[in-house]
Amino acid sequence: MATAEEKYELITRRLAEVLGGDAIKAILTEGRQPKCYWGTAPTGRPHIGYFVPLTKIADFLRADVHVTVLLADVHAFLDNLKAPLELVAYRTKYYEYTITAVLRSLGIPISALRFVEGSSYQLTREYNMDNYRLCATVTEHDAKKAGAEVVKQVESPLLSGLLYPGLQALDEQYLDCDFQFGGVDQRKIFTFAELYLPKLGYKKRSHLMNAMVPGLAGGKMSASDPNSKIDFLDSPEVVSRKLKSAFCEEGNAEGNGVLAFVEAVLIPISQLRLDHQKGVEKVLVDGTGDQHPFISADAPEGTVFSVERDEKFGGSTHYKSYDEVKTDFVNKTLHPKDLKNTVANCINRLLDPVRKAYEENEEWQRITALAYPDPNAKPAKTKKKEKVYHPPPPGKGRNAKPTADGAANVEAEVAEVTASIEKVDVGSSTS
Ligand code: STL
Repeated sequence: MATAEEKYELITRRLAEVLGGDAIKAILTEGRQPKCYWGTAPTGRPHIGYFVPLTKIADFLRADVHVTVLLADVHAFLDNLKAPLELVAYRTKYYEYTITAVLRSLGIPISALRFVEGSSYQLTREYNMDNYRLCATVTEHDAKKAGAEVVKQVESPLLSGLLYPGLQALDEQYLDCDFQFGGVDQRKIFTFAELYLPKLGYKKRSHLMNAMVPGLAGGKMSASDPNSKIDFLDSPEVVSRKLKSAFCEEGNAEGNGVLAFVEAVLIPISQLRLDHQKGVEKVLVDGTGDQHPFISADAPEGTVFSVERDEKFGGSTHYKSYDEVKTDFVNKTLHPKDLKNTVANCINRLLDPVRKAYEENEEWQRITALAYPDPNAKPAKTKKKEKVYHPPPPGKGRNAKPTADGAANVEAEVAEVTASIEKVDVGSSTS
């Protein structure tokens, strides 16, 4: 059994920042089990930057932390309607499928986690009353400031963006956590929660933050620039192409998304797999797909990352830490092309089991088309005259099975689902 100090080290290693670490230490010293949650809002398609928090969850479980994953569906449309209301349920499902497949590939036991959808408690009387209490406590200035990095900033901001930080603070209370975990981009929301929860009479929580990995184009991973990030379902060819065009200037480690991915994802996963192989840890299960650490077969003991290179170019190099990789890169001993090839190969090995899970799951495929309808698909013709809704028999109807022409009909299908819900509601209130 690990000591309180060892657990604390596992919980906080590789993080960018920890606020309120003493409270976590106190729980561990008393021999209690800390409870945490990590939340995500099902907006755009999740990208491989999610490997960072999802890999960190393995550390939490190894330290016997109780982990909750929040699918913040209400937040997804509060954030400037990033997920339109009629698509939120599909996107939540899409996120759940994706996150579950990634966790399985990492050997993280799903059964040890609790998944919660925000709307399952955020629509209750108590939560709403707390929201109103908070609205009568928080200044507009503080709400705006707290959301500045997370909530999409637009010319004509909606009121919903101002509610976002307060509701996230309430989530800590309603999910009953000791600490919340998220990216450093959440920092202002986290300090906001530390300030305001006690004003409602609730406990101040601790906050753990992972660093953000820069996108492949050098800046932030951007939802609007598909080349800056890799989708979990990108094909091997697309992964290779995106890496070829990635910003990775020889000798320059700054803003280098390829190097950052080695540090934040590949080496931690390599170490996780080495620990699992050696039996150093007993919490992880065998992951799906190729579980080799990212090292060559002939790598010396202690290697966590290998760059495989032809003998005529100096042969393979084996690294015991990220610092060694960075030093070689900065000294131009490690060429961008070799680094990119290796990283593309590693990413494809990581994505293989996720792509496979997708191919084997027809329901996930169907949900994808509904959650992210093709913006170029032609809207299907709708008959104006038909006003009365005739529900199809169970198992029949357009929504029962994927349509043969797939994406082309998706918008119409979403519209039909939404319209039928409205019609049914009207019908039941008048009968
Ligand atoms: C995003 C992207 C991301 C994290 C989040 C949202 C987090 C959302 C959230 C919402 C409510 C919570 C906690 C977290 O209680 O990386 O669009």
